[in-house]
Amino acid sequence: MSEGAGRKAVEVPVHDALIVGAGFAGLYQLHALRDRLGLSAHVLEAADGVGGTWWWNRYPGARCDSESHAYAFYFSEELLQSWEWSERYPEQPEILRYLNHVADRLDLRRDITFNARVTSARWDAEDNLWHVTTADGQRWAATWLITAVGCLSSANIPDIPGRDDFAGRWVHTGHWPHEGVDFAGLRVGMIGTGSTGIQAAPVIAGSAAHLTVFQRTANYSIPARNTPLTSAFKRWAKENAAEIREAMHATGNGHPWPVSDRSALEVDDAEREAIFRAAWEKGGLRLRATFRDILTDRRANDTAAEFIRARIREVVKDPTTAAMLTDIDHPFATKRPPIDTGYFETFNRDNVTLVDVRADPIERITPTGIRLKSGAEHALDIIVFATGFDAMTGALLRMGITGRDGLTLSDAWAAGPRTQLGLQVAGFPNMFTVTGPGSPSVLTNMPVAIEQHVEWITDCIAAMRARGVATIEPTEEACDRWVAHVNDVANATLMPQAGHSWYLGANVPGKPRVFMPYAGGMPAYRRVCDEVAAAGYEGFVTTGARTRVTA
Ligand code: N01
Repeated sequence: MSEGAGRKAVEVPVHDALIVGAGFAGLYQLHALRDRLGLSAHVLEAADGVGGTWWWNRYPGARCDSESHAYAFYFSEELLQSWEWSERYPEQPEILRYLNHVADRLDLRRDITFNARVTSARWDAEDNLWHVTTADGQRWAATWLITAVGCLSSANIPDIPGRDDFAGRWVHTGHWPHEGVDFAGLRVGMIGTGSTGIQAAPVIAGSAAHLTVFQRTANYSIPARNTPLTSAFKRWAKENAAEIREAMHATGNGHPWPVSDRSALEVDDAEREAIFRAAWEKGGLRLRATFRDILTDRRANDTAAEFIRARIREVVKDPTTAAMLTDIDHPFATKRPPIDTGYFETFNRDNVTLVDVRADPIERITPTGIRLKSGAEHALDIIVFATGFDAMTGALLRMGITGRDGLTLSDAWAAGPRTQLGLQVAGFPNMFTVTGPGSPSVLTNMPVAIEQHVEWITDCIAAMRARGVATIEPTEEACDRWVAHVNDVANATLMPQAGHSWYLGANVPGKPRVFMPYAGGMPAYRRVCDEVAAAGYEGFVTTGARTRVTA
C-alpha cells in the first residue's frame, strides 16, 4: 500500500481506517466501512482469533445473560436467517462459533491482522494520520482510528501480597487457558462473587475436591433458567425478527421486553409478590423490569431486594452461610445483576465453603494458600481470580494513545473519562470509541448499543468525506456538557449508591470514581446522537480539506 499524493513518505501500510479489536464491534465496523463505504479498513486484534470478550472469557460456566435470540446482529437479514441458537442463553463456545460465522459470511478475515496488540497510537497533525504500533514492532497508519476494544476486556488482577510466591497455580477468569483447567482432586480458592464468580462456582464445585469462595461483597442473583430452545421458538424468532428488533430499540436496556410502567409501591404486597414470583420463575434479567421505579426509588428497590433475600434464605440450608450471602450492602441492580444456574444451591454442597473477606480481609497469599487478617489459613492448590475488569477505560488507556499536541489519553482522562456521547474525545481528532465511556454500552444488551454506534460512526465518516473534511473532534465544551449530563442522569438513579461498583471505577485501586456509562437508556441516547448528526455534528469541530488516501 502507498500513501496518497502530497503526503510525506511513510513506510507503513496506510489505510483509511484502522479498527482495534475483532469482537462484535470491530467485526461490524469493518463490514460497515469496507462494504458500505468502500473504504480501506483494517482490524488489529491482540488475540489469534475473532470474538473479543468471548475469545478470552472461557472460564467454566461462561454464558451470556442476554437471551440468545437478542444477542446477535440485526443489521443483516442474511446473518439472522443463517444462524440458529441452541439454548435460551448462549454459552461462550456457541457465541464464539457465531462470531466466526459472521466473520466467514461477511468475508472479514482478509482484513484482520491477528496477534497484533496495539501498544501505541499517535496522532500526527502534519499528515492528519494516526500512526499505530503493535507489540511486534509493526507500524500502521490511517486517517480514522476506531477503538472497538470492549468495555470489559482489561483484567483486574488484585495485587495481593505474596501472589507470586504461591506454589500452586493461579488463573484469572478473563484469561482462561484454552486447554481448560482440570479441577479434579484440587482445593480451589475463588476470589470474587460478581457475574463471573457466580457463574463459575457451581461448575467448579462439581469437579473440585473443595471450593472455597472468598466473598468481599454479597450479591443478588436471579436464576437464569436456561433451557434448550424449541424448534417452535427458533422459527418464531426468525419469522418475527423485525418485531424483536423494534422491541429491542424501544427499551432503555436494549432487551426485547418492555419495562413496566407501574410503580412497585402502587400495588399491594400480595400483587407485588406475585409479580416478582412470576419474574423469578421466568428467570433472567426481567425481574429488573417488573416495575418502573426499581432503579430510581429506594423503597421500591427494597421490595425487590427483600424478595431476593427471602429466596436465598429458602435455598441455603446453613443459617450462617445464608446470613453471609444475604448481607448485601447495595440496592438491587445498582451493580450489574448476575443471573445464575444453581449458585446459591452450591453452598449446600459438602465440598464448598464461603468465607467473608469483608469481615476478615485477605492479608496475603502464602506459598500454600490464602491467609486472612485473623490468621486463619485456607490451604489451596489453585486460586481463581474472578475479580473482574478495569472496565470501560482500562483497555483504552493501555493502548498508549496520544492525540493532538502530545496530549495523552491518560492525561486527558486523569480525573475520569471525558467524551462527547461516548463517541469521541476532545484533542483526539478522527478517533472514535465504539461503546466508549459516556455511552449506554454496559447498561444495555450490547449488540444493540454496538450496532447504533457503528452506524453513527460510519455515517459520520461518510458525511466528513462527502464534505471534504480532514478532521473531526468534539469541543471541550461539548464534552463538559455531556459528562455533566451523564452524571445528572446517573444521580437520578440509585446506581451511584453501589460503593464497589465497576460502573464507578471503584473496583480498581486509584481509579477516579466517575459513573461511566450513560444511564438514560438507548432510545433517549439514540435520539441525541441523531439530533447531533442532523444539526451538522453539533458540538464537534472539523478542519481543513482532506487528502485522499489510497490503500
Ligand atoms: O467482575 P465484577 P465480573 N479481594 O467486577 C471481587 C459482565 N459479565 O467478572 O464487589 C476480594 O462484577 C469483587 O468484590 P467487590 C457483566 O457486565 C457478564 O464478575 O469489589 N474480592 C467482586 O465480587 C459483569 O458485571 C456475564 O467487593 C475482590 C468480584 O471480585 C462484568 O462482566 C458473565 C477483590 C468482581 O466482580 C464483570 O463481572 C460474566 C479483592 N482484592 C461477566 N477485587 C454474563 O453475561 C475484586 N474482588 C452472564
